[in-house]
Amino acid sequence: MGSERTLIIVKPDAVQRGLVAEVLGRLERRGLKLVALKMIWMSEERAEALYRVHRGKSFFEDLVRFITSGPVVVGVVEGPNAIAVTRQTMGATDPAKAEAGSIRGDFGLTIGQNLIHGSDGMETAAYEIGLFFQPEEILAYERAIDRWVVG
Ligand code: 3AN
Repeated sequence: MGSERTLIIVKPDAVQRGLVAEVLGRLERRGLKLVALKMIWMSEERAEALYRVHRGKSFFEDLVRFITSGPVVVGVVEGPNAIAVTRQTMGATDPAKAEAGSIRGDFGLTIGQNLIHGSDGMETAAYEIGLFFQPEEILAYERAIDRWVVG
């Protein structure tokens, strides 16, 4: 079972609403391992790099304005199929279409304020992790509980 890493961002709406622990807790309870975590206020340059695939789209400027509108929590989580598992735990991009039980399905209403970002593939994850973390900020450690979570 290949272990993957993915970047997560607890977006400004979730920080303002006091949902940081709720969002991170859901990923932790799923069994994913936090291997890096910090709170930052993202620069416009970093936001544009994060959302480079959306450059030129109608919502690009709103996206950059929103993600830089307040502090966010960025982290790296690790585990088997971490990318897909994180995205499933997040729910669909549009909270109106996200399943109940997912983060967006339980706490979101609109696509513009959808609480959490998670990388959408292996290459994106490597790029996005590199945008926010130096290699030495990502911690390699064992959890005793992994025997009961990962097998
Ligand atoms: P996800 O965050 O689920 O990976 P992406 O990467 O397609 O979704 O989109 C990045 C962000 O851009 C989304 N979190 C959402 O806030 C915003 N976004 C995507 N599509 C639209 C849209 N059609 N209108 C407004 N905002 C959008």
